[in-house]
Amino acid sequence: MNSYRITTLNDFIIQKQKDFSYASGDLSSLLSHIGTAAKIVNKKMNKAGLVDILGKSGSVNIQGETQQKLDVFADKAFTEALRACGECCGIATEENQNEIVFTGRLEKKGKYIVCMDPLDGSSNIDYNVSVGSIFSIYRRISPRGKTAKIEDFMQPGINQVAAGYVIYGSSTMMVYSTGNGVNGFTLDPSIGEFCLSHPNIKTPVNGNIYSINEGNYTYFPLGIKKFLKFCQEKDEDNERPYTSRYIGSLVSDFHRNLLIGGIFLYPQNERAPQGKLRVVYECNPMAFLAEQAGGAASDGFNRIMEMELKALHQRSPFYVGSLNMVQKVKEFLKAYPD
Ligand code: AHM
Ligand code: MG
Repeated sequence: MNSYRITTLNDFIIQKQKDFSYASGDLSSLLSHIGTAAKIVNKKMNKAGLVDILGKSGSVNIQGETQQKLDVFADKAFTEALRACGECCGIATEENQNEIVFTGRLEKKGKYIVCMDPLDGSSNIDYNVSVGSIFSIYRRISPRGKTAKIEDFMQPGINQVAAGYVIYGSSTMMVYSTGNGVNGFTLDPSIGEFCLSHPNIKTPVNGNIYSINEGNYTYFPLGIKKFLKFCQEKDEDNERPYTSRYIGSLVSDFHRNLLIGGIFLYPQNERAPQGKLRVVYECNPMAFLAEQAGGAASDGFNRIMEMELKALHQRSPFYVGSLNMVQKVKEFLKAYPD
């Protein structure tokens, strides 16, 4: 590859700006700020083991500074980057009970709101397992110049104008969509830039990976138990049994399945009767990306992105990935009602 012909995230964002009919550069600037915050979080993440900040919120480091858990750090890094960019009038995150509305004169003029899980898979952080940040961008409903309202954050997923994630893995990547396909960028640490590495990602219509926490098997709906048996049985075409892969970090499980085909399942269970994953900042952005890549996302019966929201931290059963695999899960849930 000609190393002089890289496309950085910022180059790409500017090139694609013309794709938006109402392009004024505001969304481009917002995405660029998310990319910058992701680099700050990535840097902290890389050093986490060295400076012993894993999971020790409130403790004091060697310089006498109060240390933050990485998820608190990530929350602050993204919130402050979005506050500073001036295009965003508020943010809702997994770390905060209520939405945060920005009250500065410039910020109140921002067209967009952002919903985020700043550090998803946080139970894995202490063990050096890949984690991620998830984001979802909406155009505000409330008038510009006023402070944002809760309705701005409670829009159905189909209203998303962009969504994406950052995966802090063996390399760090940012994957996002503005509704014209999905593109992935890998962070080149030597130049500190996200570089286009996975243009126009399409997910296979059929996959052979299923990702689920089978430890909860006993609590699963009957349709899911039957689907799991289907995945594990041999078929005449030698397509099954499928392979089971589960990291326990949504971004990582989703990313792998997006690239090679598969399904991620998080059903409701007795311990989590509404499912575990949150619609606003986990399910909706992943659903947007899956659909943009040719896949699907469902709560088992209906499209995730059409779900009506009643609460900011609302949970839902979540089935996302290859189109035909999600369809199969829906068929099993319909055929075997509890
Ligand atoms: P978190 O937002 O508290 O980190 O929880 C979400 C995570 C997802 O990344 C992952 O898919 C899921 O929880 C794993 O849950 P479990 O440990 O029950 O399998
Ligand atoms: Mg999460």
